[in-house]
Amino acid sequence: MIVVHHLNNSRSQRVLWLLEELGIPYEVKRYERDAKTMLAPAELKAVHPLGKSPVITDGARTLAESGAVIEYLVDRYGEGRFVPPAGTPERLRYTYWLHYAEGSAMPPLLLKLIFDRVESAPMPFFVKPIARGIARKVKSAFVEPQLETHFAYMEAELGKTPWFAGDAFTAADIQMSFPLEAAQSRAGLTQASRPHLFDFLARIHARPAYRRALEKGGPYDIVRG
Ligand SMILES: N[C@@H](CCC(=O)N[C@@H](CS)C(=O)NCC(=O)O)C(=O)O
Repeated sequence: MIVVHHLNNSRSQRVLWLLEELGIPYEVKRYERDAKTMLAPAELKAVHPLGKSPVITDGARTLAESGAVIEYLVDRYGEGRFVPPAGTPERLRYTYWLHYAEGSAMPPLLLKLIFDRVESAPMPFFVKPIARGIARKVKSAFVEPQLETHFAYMEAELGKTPWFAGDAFTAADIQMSFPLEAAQSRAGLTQASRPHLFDFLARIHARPAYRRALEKGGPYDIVRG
């Protein structure tokens, strides 16, 4: 039996969604973030040394890193579904987006989250203007231009085909959901600014498997609307 070690409001929501799309049995073990630090509880380190989510166990195997987990589940249980055939241009695009989500899209979104928190964190009055000034400078000089470049790129790509790897929905779309949901929730992605990305989010959120995964995983506040 596959066990998903699931942290609330986290990337592991994607794994639950993929398992629902695959229609295979699994068990969810839930973990709650610390309300103040937002970090995972220490017990997750007993499953994997990094103590991050997602982690799955499948019999004797333990696997972390969402892209690797998605690739493993599709290879082992997909029976050819949710992955373009090997050797096609779509397969290369699939591999690209599967890696791009965590390797390229998430770092500036994480920096945005961190520097937004620095800007609004309580601190002694004499430090506040300096800390806020640094946070604003990092965001305006680096983070926001980076986000703009990534959003424009993704928007243009989804203007060419309905899904990231081509005409068919694949597991790369599942992997890409988290950065786009994070962009909507914390980086100002709107229908007016990025209509194709916004439409992608509406289409994935309407999938029955996505809705079932939300029920299995519990609160997932990153999704708007
Ligand atoms: N690149 C990793 C990132 C894993 C990660 O940072 N997960 C977050 C949840 S979204 C986490 O566990 N955060 C809690 C913590 O770091 O304690 C992946 O895609 O699996």
